[in-house]
Amino acid sequence: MPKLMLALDVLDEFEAIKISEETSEYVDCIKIGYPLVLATDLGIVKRIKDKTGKEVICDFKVADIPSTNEKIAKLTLNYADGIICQGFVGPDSVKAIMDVAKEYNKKDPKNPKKVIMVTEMSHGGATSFMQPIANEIAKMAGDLKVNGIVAPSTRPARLKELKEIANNAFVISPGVGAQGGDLKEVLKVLDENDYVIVGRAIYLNENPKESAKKYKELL
Ligand code: O7E
Repeated sequence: MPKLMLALDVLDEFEAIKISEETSEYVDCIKIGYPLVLATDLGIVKRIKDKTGKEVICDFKVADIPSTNEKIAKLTLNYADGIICQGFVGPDSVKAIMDVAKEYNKKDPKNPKKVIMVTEMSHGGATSFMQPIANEIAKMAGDLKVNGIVAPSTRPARLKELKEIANNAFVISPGVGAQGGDLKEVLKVLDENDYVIVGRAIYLNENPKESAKKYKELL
C-alpha cells in the first residue's frame, strides 16, 4: 500500500494551514513548491511542519550547476525534510545536493534528509525531450543512490519501467486526480515504500478532508 503525499499548491497561508491540518489524519507527507513558497516565504515549511507534525518535502525541481544547487539545498534543507531536484542536469549537480543532505544527516541522523530526483514528468510535453532520456536518468538515480525518484502516474507502463531501473529508490508519483491518471493501474506498480501525489483533487475539493480520506481508503 503506497502512501499519500499532498501537493499543497495553494497561494494563501491561511488556506494552506487549514487544508494541511484538516487532511493530516489521512496524509503521510506534504509537498510544497514554488506556488506556496513564493506566495509566502520559506518559513512556511516550518509552520506547516509545526501544525501537522508531517514530513514536508520542498519541490523546487532544482536544476542548476553544482555550486548553485549546493546553495539552494543548504537553504531548503534547513527547513524541509527533503528536496526535489531535476536529474537531466547530470550527476555532479545531483551529487552537490546529496552532499548537503549528508552534512545535515551527520548532525541529525535521526531525521535523515531525502533527495528525490525527477526522471520523467507527467504532462504531455514530457514525451518530447524528457522521455527519450528518462531511462538513463533513472539509471543514474540508482547509481547515485538518491533516496527517491519522481515518475508519472499518467503513464503506468513508464512508471513501472522507471521504478525497475531506479532499483532501490522509492517512487513519488504525480498524475492521479486532476491529471487523469488511473489509480488502479498505478497501484499495480507502486509498493509500500512509494507515494501517490495528489494535489488539486484534494485541495480544490469542497471538502478536502473527505477527499483525502477517500484517496487514503483507495490506497
Ligand atoms: O495535478 P495535481 O494537482 O494533483 O498536482 C500534481 C503535483 O505534482 C503538482 O505539485 C505538480 O507540480 C507536481 N508534479 C507533476 O504534476 N508532474 C510531474 O511530473 C512532477 C511533479 C512534481 O511534483 O515533481 C516533483 C514530485
